[in-house]
Amino acid sequence: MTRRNLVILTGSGISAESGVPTFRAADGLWEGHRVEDVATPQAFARDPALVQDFYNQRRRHLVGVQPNAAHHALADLAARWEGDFLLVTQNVDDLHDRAHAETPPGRGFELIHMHGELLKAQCTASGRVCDWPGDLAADEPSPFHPAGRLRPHIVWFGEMPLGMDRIERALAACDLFVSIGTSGAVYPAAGFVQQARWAGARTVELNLEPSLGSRLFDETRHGPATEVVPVFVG
Ligand code: BV8
Repeated sequence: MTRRNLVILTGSGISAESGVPTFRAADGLWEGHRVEDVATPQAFARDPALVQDFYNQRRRHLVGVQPNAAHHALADLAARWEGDFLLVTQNVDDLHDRAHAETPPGRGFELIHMHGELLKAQCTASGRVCDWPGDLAADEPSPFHPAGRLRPHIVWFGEMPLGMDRIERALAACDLFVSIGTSGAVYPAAGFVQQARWAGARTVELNLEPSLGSRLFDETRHGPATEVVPVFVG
């Protein structure tokens, strides 16, 4: 590929073949819980034990899974990409981070977890973030502030996603936008393809099946990420 500014957006579909459940599939995460019950600030205020346990369970599951060929293909691409490379993930797992760590050092690898990270916790009083100290209790005390507690470092519905300034700048300057493994159901991520089109970028969707935004892409390739991503990356 020639020198171009690349923005890649991933969703839970890229981690599905690693054994991480997606959100809206029949057996997805939300099936076990209503979103309102576990992924909103109101839910945390109402029932912190339920919310902490929902995330404690997902963290424990993460220990047993590995990055797959799609994660590694993106890490390899970043190592040899000539232009700007920004990987934005909606996923809160650390599979992109681990794939990058397993890749020989190369050029820049910029990764933004726009919906937070399972393996981090956040102080409710100061907002400071730390590595996950182990399962969080309902009233887990914060090490940063006497009046604070530790909550998951997760962007819940109704909260501002992380890294938006950087993401918006990258979309305004990108030549190629690739969306992988996302249903296009959640904003603002679902609006990124339109922003890339306004910047004149070529837009590609790699997904198991058509997403809600498929019609906005110049090219769509359907199939499992571990097959379509390595082929696309080349
Ligand atoms: C905000 C953390 C403003 C939790 C998550 C505009 C219009 C309508 C609504 C809104 C709007 N703007 C804002 C909203 C409200 C809301 C929203 O979008 N609601 C939707 C449901 C209608 N958005 C928000 O609240 C966002 N905040 O806008 O704040 C603001 C402004 C100022 C000040 C303060 C606030 C915050 C959204 C973040 C919510 N948190 N995650 C957690 O993880 O526990 S979202 C959650 O959904 C995950 O992060 C997930 O990644 C994300 C998207 O889901 P997908 O990843 O796409 O997963 P899904 O199952 O849906 O799809 C999987 C896809 O993969 C499928 O297409 C499938 O076919 C495919 N697939 C499956 N297997 C494979 C595969 N593909 C390839 N290979 C395979 N093997």
